[in-house]
Amino acid sequence: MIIATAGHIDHGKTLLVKALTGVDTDRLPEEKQRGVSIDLGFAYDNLADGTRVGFIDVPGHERFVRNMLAGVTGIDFALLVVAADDGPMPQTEEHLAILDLLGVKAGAVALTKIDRVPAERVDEVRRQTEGLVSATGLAGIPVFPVSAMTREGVPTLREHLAEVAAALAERSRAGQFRLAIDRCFTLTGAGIVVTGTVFSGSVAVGDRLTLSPQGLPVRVRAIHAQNQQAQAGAAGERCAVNITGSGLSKELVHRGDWLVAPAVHAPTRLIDARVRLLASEGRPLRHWSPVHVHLGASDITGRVAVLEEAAIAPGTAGLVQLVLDRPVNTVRGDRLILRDQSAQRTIGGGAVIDPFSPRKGRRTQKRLAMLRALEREPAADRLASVLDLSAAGVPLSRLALAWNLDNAQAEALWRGADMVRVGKPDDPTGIAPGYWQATRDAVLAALGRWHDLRPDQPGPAEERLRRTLPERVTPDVMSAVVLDLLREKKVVRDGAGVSLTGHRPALLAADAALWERVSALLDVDDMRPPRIREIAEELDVDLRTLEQFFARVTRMRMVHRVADNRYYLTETLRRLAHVAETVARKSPDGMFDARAFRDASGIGRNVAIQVLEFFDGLGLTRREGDARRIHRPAAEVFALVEKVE
Ligand SMILES: Nc1nc2c(ncn2[C@@H]2O[C@H](COP(=O)(O)OP(=O)(O)OP(=O)(O)O)[C@@H](O)[C@H]2O)c(=O)[nH]1
Ligand SMILES: [Mg+2]
Repeated sequence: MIIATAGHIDHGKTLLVKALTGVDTDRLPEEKQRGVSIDLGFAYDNLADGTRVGFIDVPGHERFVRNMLAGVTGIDFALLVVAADDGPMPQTEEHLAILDLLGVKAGAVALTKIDRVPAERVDEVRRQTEGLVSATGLAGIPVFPVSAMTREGVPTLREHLAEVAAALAERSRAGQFRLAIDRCFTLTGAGIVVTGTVFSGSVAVGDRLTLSPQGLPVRVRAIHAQNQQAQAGAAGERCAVNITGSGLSKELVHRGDWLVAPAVHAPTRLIDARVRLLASEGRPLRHWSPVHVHLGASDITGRVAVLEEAAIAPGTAGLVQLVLDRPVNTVRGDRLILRDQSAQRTIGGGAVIDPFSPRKGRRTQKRLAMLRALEREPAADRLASVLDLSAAGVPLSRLALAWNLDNAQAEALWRGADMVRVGKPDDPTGIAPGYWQATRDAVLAALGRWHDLRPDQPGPAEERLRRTLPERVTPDVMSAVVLDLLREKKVVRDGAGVSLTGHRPALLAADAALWERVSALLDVDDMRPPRIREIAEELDVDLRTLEQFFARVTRMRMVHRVADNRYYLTETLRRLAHVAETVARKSPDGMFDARAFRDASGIGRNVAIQVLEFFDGLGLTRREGDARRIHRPAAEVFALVEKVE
């Protein structure tokens, strides 16, 4: 469990942590000298029965809220410190608002310095504090009057924390490993160490991780979890991770960076979120306001694009797109805090809905509907809503990344969903059954239209057909739909394209007349049809025109191009195949050469060789050295040729 303090400057946070753990977390010389905490302090303690608790002591000074924010991110429990003499002060309220916006639900109030005031004052401050807290997610948390000087009340508070720690269900280790880096230093002998709160997943010595957003691959050499040497660390713990990597140096790593599993390294600068503007804000949050965005331990400047209305009124929440000046590592559900442009005031905060916003169309009704779908809980309902809005299907790997699902979580979610899963196993697309059916229908309809427009041609290549569809269909979904239709024999492959089953390219009228005359010339008893030039002369047709005609009828498989200048009817080829089979059968080893085939067919040496090479291409014969044998029976080969016809 990780506990962070919160509260106004000088209210006794650091002294209370010391009273609880024995550790003085103010270690900077400047902190000692001024008696003011500047940066985060860390202490660890075994409160009871070995439950190890990490304390993060935050500074209360208004100038150091930035550091406070880096400390309270990802914690389990907040210890709100209010001095009984001062009572609630500005940073009491600001820190409380921050805890509320971060969604911290567990905590306690420590009323400190009770040795300095009469009992009535303690009661008064208790009432004031309870009033403030009651308006937040921490409403109803217990209040402990203490004095860190006399130690009065400290044992009671300590007992309470021990009970909470023992009762706190161990944080789920699901999700990919993500640690929000708050410090980086070098240790002699060990090298670079980064520390921070583990947001999700777990890490073990030897793991390969990525420093994000830099994208630097690193390896884990050693781990301290909650300040103790360990083989592994997990969500809900503070970890110090000793990392190595080529090109890695201390100067490259800063507070706000992340140490993550390589699978969730996906820096982004456009984030959709729902943010609430604090009721204390004097003015609405207008479109394109410059802000500081605190996410994890980072502080990044950017702009707020307000998506629904012109502005978000104080005390209300709305959908926004955050346009960041620098990339950040984030996933759905990450909490964030907004501070004003000059970083003096906390103005609001909320949670990430989509870490990968589109560049265009961020305010369209369609996009807003998608954002509302992406907000839904639990994940199964959310997925169903997203599928419902995604006619083109949902890239599931991207979703797993955005939602920080590990493989087991993702698989369980996909399996439980009512969707058709298509595409490569490592990059699947999910599509709702209704859209799947609609896409199948659209493909069949488009193919029908294609045939209607080009009755003389075979069907288009899959990719070409995809582009004619009225709605966007991704190549993966298209391939899957075509495969499905092929399986059901609704379409057939036709050379490089697909056609509706039963589609027979019809000759255009002009071609049909020419075909009459050409086929008469090709249909020869001696199995040696004239060359194309001879046909052109014979019929008195322009050679180029005839060549184009042959290209068309070849596509329709009415003739076969055996050589550049010679075309055959299927029937003639079938007879020649029969000759080849007879020659092979007569040969003792089944092998025959071109000469034997020429003699048996009587078509002459050159044409015999051209025909044999064409047969090789069909798979009817196979050449071995100077001879050939029958590779597949002619009946089988021609059955296939006909099927496509
Ligand atoms: N009498 C009395 N003095 C206290 C008590 N707790 C803290 N103090 C004193 O109050 C002053 C501030 O205490 P810190 O613990 O440094 O306060 P802090 O909240 O950590 O202050 P920042 O970190 O700067 O926000 C110190 O001089 C403490 O000795 C207490 O319970 N009783
Ligand atoms: Mg302090």
